[in-house]
Amino acid sequence: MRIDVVSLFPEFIAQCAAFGVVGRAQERGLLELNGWNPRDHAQGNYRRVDDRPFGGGPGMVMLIEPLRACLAAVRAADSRPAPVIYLSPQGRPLTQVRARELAQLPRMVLLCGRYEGIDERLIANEVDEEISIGDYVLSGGELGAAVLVDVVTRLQDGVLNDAESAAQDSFEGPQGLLDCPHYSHPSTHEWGDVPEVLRSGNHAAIARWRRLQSLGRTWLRRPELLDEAGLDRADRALLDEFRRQQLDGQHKKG
Ligand code: 9D3
Repeated sequence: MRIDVVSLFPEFIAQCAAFGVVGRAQERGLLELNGWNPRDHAQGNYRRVDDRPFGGGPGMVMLIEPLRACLAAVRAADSRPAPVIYLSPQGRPLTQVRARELAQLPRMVLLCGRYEGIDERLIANEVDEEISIGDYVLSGGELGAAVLVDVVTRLQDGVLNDAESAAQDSFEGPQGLLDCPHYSHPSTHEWGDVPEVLRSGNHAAIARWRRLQSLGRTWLRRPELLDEAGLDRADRALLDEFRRQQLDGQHKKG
């Protein structure tokens, strides 16, 4: 997949994508990431990319022309069509479902705003989709773009190794549940022991325990996810078992 990022801080995205899974994907040619700076397409000695908002008020607005010229250069660099996605607090919140759809594209262009945002006419004429990464206030679109790059890169064929793929499948499979707890050495520690079942070698019992923990934690921490999870009879029985264990635990504590 080819991703072009338009940003006043293109090195920021490059750094975010230099390590780990995404860095490895770039080394293997599975991701081609390019940064573009609208300042390189601004006119005049000052190369202005922003100006004061009509109507007054605080902050600055990113100008149409440097962004338009920059996007034209981005398009000209590759003949394949590419949607322009504007990272913005007004966008639809990013989901794994949308990420899976975007990951199928051969190419996309990510547009990052700074200051109060971008002149609405540029958005109306050049942007195909607006995406937010959640209901909190960032200083600009760059972290949003880095998140989107990470999420869609992990979904490219050949990016994850077998172990990483298996872990991904169990989380985002048909039922999106929270992950179970994980333990490694040492098996006994002043902060507690590893649950006995995980050391039993009984793979069926281990799988059952993990499912029980996933269901239970989802119920405790993100109950709204269970509505969409489509639990079967076996899952509902496991969740009842978890609830009973919780109640027992409370009785023992008094
Ligand atoms: C304090 C500024 N706000 C005035 C009411 C508006 C505002 C403008 C620009 C808030 C945030 C931003 C910059 N944010 C992004 O560019 C952004 C973002 C975000 O803030 N939250 C979640 N997802 C995203 S994607 C891009």
